[in-house]
Amino acid sequence: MRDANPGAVYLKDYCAPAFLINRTELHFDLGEEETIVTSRLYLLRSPEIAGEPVLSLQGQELELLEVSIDNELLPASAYRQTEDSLVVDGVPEQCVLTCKTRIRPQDNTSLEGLYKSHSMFCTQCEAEGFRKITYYLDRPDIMSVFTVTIEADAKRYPVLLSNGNLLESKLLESGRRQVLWHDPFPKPAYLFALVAGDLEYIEDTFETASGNNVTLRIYVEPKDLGKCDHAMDSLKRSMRWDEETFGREYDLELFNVVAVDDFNMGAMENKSLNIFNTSCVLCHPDITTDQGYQRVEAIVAHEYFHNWSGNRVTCRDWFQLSLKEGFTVFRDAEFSSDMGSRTVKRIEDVNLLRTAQFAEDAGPMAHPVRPESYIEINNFYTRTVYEKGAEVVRMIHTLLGPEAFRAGSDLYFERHDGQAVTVEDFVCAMEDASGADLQQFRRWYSQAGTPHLGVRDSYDEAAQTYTLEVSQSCPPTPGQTEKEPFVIPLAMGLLGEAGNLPLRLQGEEADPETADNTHMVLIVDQPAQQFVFEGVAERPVPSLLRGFSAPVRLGYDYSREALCQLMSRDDDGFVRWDSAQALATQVITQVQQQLAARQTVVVDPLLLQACAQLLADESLDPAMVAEMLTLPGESYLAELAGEGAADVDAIHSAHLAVHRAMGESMTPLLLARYKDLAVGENYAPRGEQIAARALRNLCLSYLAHADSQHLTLARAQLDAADNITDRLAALRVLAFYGDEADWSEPMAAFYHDWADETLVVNQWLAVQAAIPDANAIQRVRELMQHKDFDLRNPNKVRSLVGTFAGRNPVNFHRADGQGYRLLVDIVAELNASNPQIAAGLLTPLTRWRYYVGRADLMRSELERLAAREDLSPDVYEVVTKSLQ
Ligand code: B3K
Ligand code: ZN
Repeated sequence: MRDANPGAVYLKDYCAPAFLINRTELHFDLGEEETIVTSRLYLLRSPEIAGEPVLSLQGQELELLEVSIDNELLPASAYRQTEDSLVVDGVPEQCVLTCKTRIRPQDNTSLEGLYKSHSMFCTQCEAEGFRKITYYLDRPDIMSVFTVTIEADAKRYPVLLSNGNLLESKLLESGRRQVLWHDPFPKPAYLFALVAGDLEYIEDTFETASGNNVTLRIYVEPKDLGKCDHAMDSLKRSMRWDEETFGREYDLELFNVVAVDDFNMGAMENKSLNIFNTSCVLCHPDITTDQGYQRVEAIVAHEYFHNWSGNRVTCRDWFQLSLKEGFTVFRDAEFSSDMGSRTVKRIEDVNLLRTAQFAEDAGPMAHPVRPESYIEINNFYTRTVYEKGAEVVRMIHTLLGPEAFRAGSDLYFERHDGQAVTVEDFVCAMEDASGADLQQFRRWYSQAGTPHLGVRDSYDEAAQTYTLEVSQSCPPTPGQTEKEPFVIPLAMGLLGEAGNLPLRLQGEEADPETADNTHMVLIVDQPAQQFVFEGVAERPVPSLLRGFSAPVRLGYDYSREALCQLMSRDDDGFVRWDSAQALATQVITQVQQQLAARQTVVVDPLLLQACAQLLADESLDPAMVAEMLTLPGESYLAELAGEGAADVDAIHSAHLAVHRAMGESMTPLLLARYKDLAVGENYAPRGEQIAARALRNLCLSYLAHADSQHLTLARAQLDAADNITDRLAALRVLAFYGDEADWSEPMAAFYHDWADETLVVNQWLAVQAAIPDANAIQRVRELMQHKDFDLRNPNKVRSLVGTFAGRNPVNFHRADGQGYRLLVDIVAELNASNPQIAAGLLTPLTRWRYYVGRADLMRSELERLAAREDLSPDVYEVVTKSLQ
């Protein structure tokens, strides 16, 4: 085994920078063969550092042409170059350092730094991409005012963009154009952006609360001009919402969004020049599903919200990443909740958290929300930093209440505007504004792992008291064997025969003023605690962890009858859903045992009846019913099974059996609802329509699984649909519940119809990658040869390979190891061209310790990768940590 931590960076080693860069002037000469970047850095020795500091600038894959200080060319003896730095001795206290470098964006396949996507130049600098553009102090605590000139062929690149305001644009005699951009707000280099291309835009305006007019533009390839309205609308709603909810206004006169096809992630919040993956900005009923519309709205909002939580106040170092990401995910989730159904949004988020983040917390890459070390920072844009980080902010919101939380957020922005700060600064602002003591609460930032909350109860009929005994523990994670108790807000209620009961804790006065005394937040902050409720007239069913008030695993031994009661009658929508999931999980696990014992499969009628009741109730929100009738996913069930206990084939068979039984037992009702939920009007991505389609398509899948004669409904839906949501749902039903003969022709026809729409072709690839038939591996290998597949395009890789590894468990985990081999072959290839994407694809393989009968196969594939000498730091880190 090689050194597990070569080149690791540690939080404890943080040192303030020796130099500051007050101003940064960049000149770009963009060309087809080469691009010349000239930078002028206005350096100032930091007053905080004693002695004569050495200037060490970061740079990667740069060809240095010349360096000068205050316009005096430096001889080669005055500086040293290493593979990733430029070191200059004897730099005066204050000076201008000029560097001229040559780069080749057209050959940059890592999609970090300056690169080309089709014919367009664009950038991605977070986290450490700026060093691929020029030598710089590429760290977020260096905040500088940027002035940028760009020069390029005027015909090929009529649009030349950077951050801030456009000050000048002129045609040069050579047929080239030169533009000058200036951003008045100091920013770290990771927020720098440049775009050059033949683009068109849609434009709108927004008047801020203070009366400033902002021009909003979305730039796309001309063919996509008709697909920008939803993003523009989402942007305007985000701007208004942030004013109203957080008191945050936009601060420049221009806000640009650019859509790019080749992009490593969803989008990037560069100051006033957000760059978006086309898949996260373009919308049209023919290319975007209902979920896609909601995703675009959320991502547009997320990137816009970063203007304050991330840009105006940024991170001191990358260990603080959750300072901006956790907070901004919390903000975008609140925004989405206000735009649509709060409960449904919460259910979606918790589903993701419990499936992906809990698995991360229980695996070899587990790390605290504020990690303590990393080899490659790109590996730490994780579910833990983002989603668990947002949960931590949500808990602060719950503990402080909305008004004090808002006061804390106001204080944070006011106190730290223009600064690069830490998670500690955020928590301090929350404490200072509210008077709360969050000392123990801070452990959520420093301790990894998902806490387990054990709850037991007892009822004393004579005394009319009800007691909850709550205990907490947290499993060990890499580098952290012992954990101290967390502060866990446990939102709860008690359900009685006639509804939720009034709550009064022993020793506390009943408050007649409290309008809602059926809901309470208990603070669990010790290893074991007792809560005694008085005046409880009947034995209640506890409604626990309402709204998922803390990111913990709840352990309470519910009977199926109790779950049914909560499911149908509790006040809290989240608990209703969660109880349905818990009931379904119990039933699936039981079927798994029946199958293992070769017994006849009996699906508990309690589940079937409860589901039928929900489906029949037309007064309920169909979106909520759809969530409640969706069985827990196979990967969530594997995650619940625990280390060494997930039997992927057994889970799959049991899941199928229960799914089919639900379809069979509810057929007439499913048919009736399938009919009455048909949307009569033209497609619109509006709440009621989205809800109706979600439930209707779920009915279709149950029907087709129960009886293949219902595949005709899917065929008819595919032909009649006026939107891709219904088309893809129908196609998926044909492919999942029919034979190849049922789907091969419609699949080909679908491609034929939509071959010109890249984003539709990507979804077509994803549907096929997820089909659980025996032919999947061969199909994926063949699709990799398809003319529309391209290993250099991250969207295509995620659609085909990511979907296969993440959403086709029976095939990824084939007993002959072919699934693992396929993934590792692809990772090995991508390791050289795009290490970030390569490392990301490995996630499902890192869970090897979970799988019964597969662990050895999975580990040996990881070892095959580990044996390679050419591993990028990204892949190296994931592979070695997974094998430890
Ligand atoms: N801040 C970017 C993510 C950058 C990822 C770099 N590997 C997008 C976002 O979270 O808003
Ligand atoms: Zn973000």
